[in-house]
Amino acid sequence: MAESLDFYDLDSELSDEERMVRDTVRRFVDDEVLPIIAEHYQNGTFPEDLIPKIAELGLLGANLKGYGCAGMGQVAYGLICQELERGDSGLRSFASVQGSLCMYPIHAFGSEEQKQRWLPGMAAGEIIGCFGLTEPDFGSNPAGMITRAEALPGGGYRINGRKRWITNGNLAKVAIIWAKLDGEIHGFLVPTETSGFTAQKIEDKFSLRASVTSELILEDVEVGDDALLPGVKGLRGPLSCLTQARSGIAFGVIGAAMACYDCALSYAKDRVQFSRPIAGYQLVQNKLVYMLTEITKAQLLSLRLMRLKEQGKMTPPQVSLAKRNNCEHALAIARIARDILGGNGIMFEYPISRHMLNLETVSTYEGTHDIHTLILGQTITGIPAFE
Ligand code: TGC
Ligand code: FAD
Repeated sequence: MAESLDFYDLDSELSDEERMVRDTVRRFVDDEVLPIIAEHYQNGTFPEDLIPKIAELGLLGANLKGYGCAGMGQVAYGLICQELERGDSGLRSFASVQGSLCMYPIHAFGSEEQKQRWLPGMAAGEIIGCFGLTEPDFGSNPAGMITRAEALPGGGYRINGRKRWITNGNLAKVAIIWAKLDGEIHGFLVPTETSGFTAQKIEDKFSLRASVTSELILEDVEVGDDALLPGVKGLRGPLSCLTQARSGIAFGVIGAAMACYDCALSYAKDRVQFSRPIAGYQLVQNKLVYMLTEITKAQLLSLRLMRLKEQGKMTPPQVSLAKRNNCEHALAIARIARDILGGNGIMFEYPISRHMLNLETVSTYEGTHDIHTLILGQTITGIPAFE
């Protein structure tokens, strides 16, 4: 099994259960993801065959309790994200969307009937969900969304609108659609087989190629009263889901960074130029030390973030700081690793360019780097600078 960087002995801060979860997912990724993922990336396909195994390991909604979910702690959830993303960001995205963006809102804001109806099948990987917040004209500013729901006189709702960049869109049996009802944002559980609902796969991506990304079109989609998530209204609903997912992403990107570091270090030790292995040159060592330092800082930040979450003390700006920092440095690490491999760094044989291009998206979705800068700027100054 691949060993991973642990310069500050953070292993000793983990419980036996957390180590076991991490090692189990690590083995799964080594054995079943790494051998196939480059081909999926090349072909632009998501490895759907892995879904039953991912579910069997308890990785879907892993940190939720009851309804068939594994009920793990937040650190264990972070470690799952880390190990999945060591394989590919697309795999971690799949799990983030299913667990944090789809199962979490049903768990947190759904009725008992909705929880019973959807969650066990979602934990078992039989029902895949997607999360529709972003629209073609409203990305960073979801408050402006155009998608509308109207209450029907005989009961139920009619929904019209478009959602863009929706992970798992063409895999999903249920879409969580955020729409304005009487001017207020609400969440609706829309079965994707409903008449008027269409998902179109977005092709030709450079990034997250082993992940399904879709545009959702809703034309007079009619759903029952039981589609409305009753427990939340306003932007707080979707943003609460993003807080869950972003904390996992902060942990997840460390996995991609570790994969790049491991690959670059081993390559640098083997690759001889001029008179010795390139790892023996000061400039290359400087790059490796930057990687080591930033991975270690990201590990400390993420572990602390998830411990705060377990204690019920984590705040959204703390999540923003970790997501922003860890994505920024994971991307920088991937670019430097590509440089250390020289020409070989651009080849599919090595995972580096795949991670690098994935991380371009991860830095953008779930709040861009600069949106998190503005969230933190507002936190420390008290002055919002969004408009
Ligand atoms: P603002 O007035 O600040 O807040 C509105 C209400 O929301 C509450 N709130 C939060 N609640 C929970 N968690 C958070 N992080 C929250 N942030 C704010 C806030 O307290 C307020 O509540 P209430 O009850 O007082 O009404 O809202 P704003 O319109 O000014 O927007 C703020 C801004 C720009 C930060 C927000 O819109 C934002 O985060 N924009 C970024 C959009 C984004 O991240 N989109 C992600 C789409 S999903 C995705 O990318 C999935 S990729 C998944 C994958 O494949 O892994
Ligand atoms: P824009 O909001 O147009 O931003 C463009 C640039 O302008 C960015 O650099 C941004 O930082 C900057 N900017 C915007 N506002 C300001 C400001 N006030 N001040 C300074 N700079 C600003 N969404 C979902 O709802 N569900 C999903 O499952 C999902 N999955 C995704 C998967 C992929 C592969 C991708 C690429 C995206 C996904 N998204 C999803 C959408 C993602 O969350 C958005 O792309 C992201 O929020 C940014 O929105 P945008 O692309 O419209 O960019």
